[in-house]
Amino acid sequence: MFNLVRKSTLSTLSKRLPFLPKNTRPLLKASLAGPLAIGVGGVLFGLYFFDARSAIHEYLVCPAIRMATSAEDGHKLGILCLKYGLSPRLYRDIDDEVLKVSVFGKELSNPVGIAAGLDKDGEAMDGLYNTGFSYVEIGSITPEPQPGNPKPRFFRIPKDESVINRYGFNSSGHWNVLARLRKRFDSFVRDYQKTGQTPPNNAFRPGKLLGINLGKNKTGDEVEDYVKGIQRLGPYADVLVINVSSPNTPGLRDLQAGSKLTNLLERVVSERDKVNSALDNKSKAPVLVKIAPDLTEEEIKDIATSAKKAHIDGIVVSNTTISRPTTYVSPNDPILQESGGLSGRPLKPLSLKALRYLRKYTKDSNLVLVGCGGVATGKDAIDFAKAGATFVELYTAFAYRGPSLPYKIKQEITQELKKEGKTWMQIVGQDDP
Ligand SMILES: Cc1cc2nc3c(=O)[nH]c(=O)nc-3n(C[C@H](O)[C@H](O)[C@H](O)COP(=O)(O)O)c2cc1C
Ligand SMILES: *[C@@H]1O[C@H](CO)[C@@H](O)[C@H](O)[C@H]1NC(C)=O
Ligand SMILES: *[C@@H]1O[C@H](CO)[C@@H](O)[C@H](O)[C@H]1NC(C)=O
Ligand SMILES: *[C@@H]1O[C@H](CO)[C@@H](O)[C@H](O)[C@H]1NC(C)=O
Ligand SMILES: *[C@@H]1O[C@H](CO)[C@@H](O)[C@H](O)[C@H]1NC(C)=O
Ligand SMILES: CC(=O)N[C@H]1CO[C@H](CO)[C@@H](O)[C@@H]1O
Repeated sequence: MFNLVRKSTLSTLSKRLPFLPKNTRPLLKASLAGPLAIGVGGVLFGLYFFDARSAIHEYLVCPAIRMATSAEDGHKLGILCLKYGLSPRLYRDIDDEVLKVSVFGKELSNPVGIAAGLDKDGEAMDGLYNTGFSYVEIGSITPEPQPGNPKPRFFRIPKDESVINRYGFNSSGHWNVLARLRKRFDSFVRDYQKTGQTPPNNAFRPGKLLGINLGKNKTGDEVEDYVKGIQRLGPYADVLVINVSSPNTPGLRDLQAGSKLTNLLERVVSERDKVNSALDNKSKAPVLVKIAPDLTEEEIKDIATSAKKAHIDGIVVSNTTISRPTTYVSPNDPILQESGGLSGRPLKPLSLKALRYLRKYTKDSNLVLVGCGGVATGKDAIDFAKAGATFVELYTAFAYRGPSLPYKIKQEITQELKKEGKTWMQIVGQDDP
């Protein structure tokens, strides 16, 4: 078809230029054929390039970016593309009915989200939704701007599809992100007012939700920093996530133990109860905590107890690990000596194990569990669901495989669910004894 178009265009063109000597027509044909072919080819390539379904990103673009950039520059480049709409998107993205998730009294059209840390400053939310994620978690955002740790602080281990990071919560701070959120909010609300409809959520897209992950300043107060986050950013969030699992922020890990955590969570919930959504001036955002995978069963039990006592709404399992799992293809890679949190493929067994413990101690509650850690395929997502996760989030696999990944994972989940004759919601917690 491509050739037909090219030929007929050329012959029309040479017919329309009858004043040219006959013998120059083949010449014209020859000289136009190349550029035209390149032009049409370029358009088709462009369409393909900007379609998030295409494999080109996974097999060509992402490896090329990896070759050409340091890990952190690659991350920055990705954000820039997503921010300025230079990233591929899913056109006519309609999620299969079997993927629907009911959660927090709302609905997600699919169970695949992007985890915190990719879009720390809330610059690329819309680009991320466009690649097919139903849930985008921005942050972590600290009250005051802070630069994080000195560079280098982000390292790739490509053979394992894994990374190590010690960003140490670099953040542009609440006020910066708040300004961006308000601007986006106002512009979407104006659009909705024109149509006479009410916005369904803070993502401003049906079947999608916006999460905001709150951090604390390196020298900030453990409780007050989160409280400020809830007060300032809470009105613009569908979900609030308190990150209490950083191996890099001194003192944060202690928080996970015992009554200190209960006190923090109770305070967080009481502040949340005072903050109304900017969408309707009355609804409240559910609040989740995010935990490390490096916890003993005993510690996980304590967290479950605190979570239930304080009536938080859910738990994200998990953040990166400070351990160095021995599943490595390259156990002697010097990169493994770098300090920081490890994520990607080798993290999955640890996160899944932590999720199973947590499920054991929260089954008797309506705490929502969110699976995160090494999710790269539909099967991974399904493993987390069966272990009790209502939906999943991922980061590292997206960094390696690029914007075609959400579509691919959704396809894989849909196929598997249809094979099993179940919906996503029917498999959540299916492995429970
Ligand atoms: C570079 C990088 C930065 C991250 N920054 C944050 C962060 O700011 N806040 C947070 O809660 N989690 C952060 N995470 C953790 C991820 O949200 C996620 O929990 C973890 O990477 C495990 O998922 P994955 O294996 O799919 O990457 C970060 C992860 C990476 C790789
Ligand atoms: C934090 O680091 C990431 C990666 O370099 C970058 O995209 C982001 O803009 C940084 N944020 C701040 C506030 O420094
Ligand atoms: C999660 O891991 C990241 C990356 O190592 C780290 O910056 C952050 O502090 C961790 N947070 C938790 C809650 O462990
Ligand atoms: C939260 O987790 C992310 C990812 O591991 C990490 O970068 C960040 O430092 C963590 N923040 C806190 C407050 O734990
Ligand atoms: C919420 O309150 C603000 C300030 O009073 C007002 O401008 C806005 O229109 C209200 N929004 C809704 C949906 O009621
Ligand atoms: C309020 C607060 O603790 N702010 C601190 C946040 O982190 C930066 C950099 O570490 C400090 O300079 C601020 O004082």
